[in-house]
Amino acid sequence: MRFKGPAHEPTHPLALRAAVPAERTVDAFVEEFLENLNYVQGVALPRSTINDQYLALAMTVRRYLMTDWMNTARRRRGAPSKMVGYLSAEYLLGRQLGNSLLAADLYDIAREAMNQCGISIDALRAQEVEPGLGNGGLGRLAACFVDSLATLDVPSIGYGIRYEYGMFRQTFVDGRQVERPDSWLFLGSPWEFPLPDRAVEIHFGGHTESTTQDGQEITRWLPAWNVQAIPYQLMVPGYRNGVANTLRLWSARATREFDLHIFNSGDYEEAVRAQTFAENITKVLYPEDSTPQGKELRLQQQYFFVAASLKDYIEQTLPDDFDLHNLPDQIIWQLNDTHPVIAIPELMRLLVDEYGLPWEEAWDITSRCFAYTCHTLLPEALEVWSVDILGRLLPRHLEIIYRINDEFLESVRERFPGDEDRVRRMSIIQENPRAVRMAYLATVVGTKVNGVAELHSQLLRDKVLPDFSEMWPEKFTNVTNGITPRRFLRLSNGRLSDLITETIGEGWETDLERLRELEPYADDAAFRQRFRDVKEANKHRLRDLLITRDNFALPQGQMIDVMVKRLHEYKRQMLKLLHIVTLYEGLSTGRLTPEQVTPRTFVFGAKAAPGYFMAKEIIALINAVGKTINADDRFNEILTVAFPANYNVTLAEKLIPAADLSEQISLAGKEASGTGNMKFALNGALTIGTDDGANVEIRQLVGDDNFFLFGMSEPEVAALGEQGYVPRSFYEGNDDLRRAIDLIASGAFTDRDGSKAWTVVGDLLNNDRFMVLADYASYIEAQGRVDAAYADYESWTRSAILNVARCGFFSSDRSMHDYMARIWGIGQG
Ligand code: 26W
Repeated sequence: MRFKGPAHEPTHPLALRAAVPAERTVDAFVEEFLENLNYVQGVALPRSTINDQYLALAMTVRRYLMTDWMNTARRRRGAPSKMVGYLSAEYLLGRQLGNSLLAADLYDIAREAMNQCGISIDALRAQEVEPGLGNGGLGRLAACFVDSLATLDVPSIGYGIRYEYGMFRQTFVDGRQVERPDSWLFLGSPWEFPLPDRAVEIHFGGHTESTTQDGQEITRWLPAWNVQAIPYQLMVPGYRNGVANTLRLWSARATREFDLHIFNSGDYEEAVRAQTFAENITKVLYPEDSTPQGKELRLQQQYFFVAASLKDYIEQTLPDDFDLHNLPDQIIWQLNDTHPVIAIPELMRLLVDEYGLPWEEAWDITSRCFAYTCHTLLPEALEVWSVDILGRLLPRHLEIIYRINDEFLESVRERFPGDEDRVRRMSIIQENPRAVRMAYLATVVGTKVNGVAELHSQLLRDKVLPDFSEMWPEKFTNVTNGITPRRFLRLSNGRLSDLITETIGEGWETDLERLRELEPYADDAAFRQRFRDVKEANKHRLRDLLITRDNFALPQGQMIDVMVKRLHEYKRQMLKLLHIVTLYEGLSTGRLTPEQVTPRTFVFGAKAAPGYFMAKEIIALINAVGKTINADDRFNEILTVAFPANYNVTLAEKLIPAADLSEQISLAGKEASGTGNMKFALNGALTIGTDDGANVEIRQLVGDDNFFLFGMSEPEVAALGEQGYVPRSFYEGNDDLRRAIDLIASGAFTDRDGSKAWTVVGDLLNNDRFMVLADYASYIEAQGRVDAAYADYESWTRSAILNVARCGFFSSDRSMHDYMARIWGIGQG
């Protein structure tokens, strides 16, 4: 029951005070800024540090956005309509200041206001530490999606975890990755609003007790311990539409303060144990992005945030007298991969145990409240939770999952009588080891299951969940990923944005298909020159950054060939490295003359999961090859390798606009979609890629002539796998490949000690699970086409312009429209 007092009367004369927008003038902005600096930060301008100034500016922008936030909430309360609850364990938000200034259309006012205070707004933007609350693709996609939901004014709320330490900071020591904690909160985080008085209690462990009351079986969960979930709210501003949605991130805190008695008995450590134990739950993000470790703390994190979110929504957002039978008309919960799937048995528990609904009614509600997005194709990335861990941590939920599975398998037996093998295959509970298959649970209960690119969604139907798509073909759909053009074009590539606006006018930021109007300009030599000038200027900006950030001098006049993404063998950074070594070997032996090689700078950006041994070996080898080549002044004009450490959203915003070539070279059938591929194409880089993930749709839209396709298709990969793949035969069958591998194996890049490279080389020759050697020849041939195309700079620029013009489809706004139409059943405003 929410507290009500005279202050809460909507008619109270001061109720609408906050709805009064702040004055949008430089003077008013300066005034507001100094208010925050002097009275919130508590320092006078002359004595203020850059961090003081940054925090004060952030609070000033917050002030302007607050009006939108409150108006949006009031408008939504006034006209309740079906909303989206986006449940994601990760949000890779990136820096907030620039994006908020852009969304509120305050950039020019703020820049002038800061100038008047003798402050550079760019210096303040550089002060912000990005909230790295995600690993990679999945987390960044969630951030793009909430940006689009606000820009499309879709009633929605994002729920997640406020990790105290986000994605680790990567440094290189002798070329090897070293992880450091990401203390992103240390200098303050002005974009979040803590709401300790809206804390909810979350329970764990213990056991269940069942009794029968008037013939009805009643089960009670008697948990052993609990923690507090504290919500921290962040505004998600729409793009210049007066809308701001909410992102609610949960932080764990001990229910009981430290124990004074134990403390007074002198056992200080024991006195605070409960506290540290509780706070551990949201202490740090798990840095794995493909191989779950199955750690209990990870399940604690998952249950903690979904239980807090469901409870918060039902108790705080729904009207007190709300009939829970209508829940599916009020909200659809989108499950961002399997990580939040424990929300399903949690809703069943709330409805049956807490609200006393009969199982059947609870099932009817729950089975209309969720939808599941799968983001992977790697079997090892599909989470399974052992019944031991699940039974120990969440005994009631395991019971509920068992019952859901029993009833499900009954329906399978009815549908496929006598096919016990199918029953075993489809069971949510796998045997040996006994564990719960979270993807199966999500598929059985979810209203819809979608992949994130056409090819991916087809492979989900045909290879990952074939039995389920046979049973429920209508349940399976596709929504190809997208990216927000606000951050990844308007904000990070101002020069190109200005050229676009000058050419086709305003408005494309929220209607990206309008970029099509650029097509005719591909044939306009003057426009092409301007387009090239933009790319050159972006390269210059990158050069300045890498000097200060990484003390790395990026040479002029070389093609910028970029591969930035998590380090994973299926993404095949090793194929890129073999190309580089092939060129170096050829030049070193004179087999290739400098004239034959297009001068290139190869830029890598990649973090490896700390426990992923081979990925860390590959990073070390890339740095070793880079060091050798960069130190070889015979070819400095031709070959350069850059591997700036700590690739994150902020570095991506500077790298992507400067790129000429985008490397999307995963083994066909392994990359669910990719979103970096979309960002590069939208910023005028050409793609060299396989027919994998969303590359297929990028190629279809930009045209074969404007895309460098190579490699096996997914069916060819499957066929080669079937017939038995012998990587060594490709090594023996290709001289360039053999020479490149032999050069690495000789220790030429690792202090003449071949053993240092053997882990990687040995695996390539004996395993090569992702068929790097099989696709080598086709890749090198394609790189030859890249060289030829790059030599004809006018046609290269023409292709680059057509890539930009034809990538409107890859806006996350379009993805949201697809979710609304195909999955959420929400009108498209
Ligand atoms: C350790 C458990 C785990 C497993 C999978 C953590 C995180 C994951 C993510 C699903 C991995 C991920 O980020 N997948 C990427 O999702 C992007 C957004 O849909 C896709 O574009 C990428 O292709 C996919 O690899």
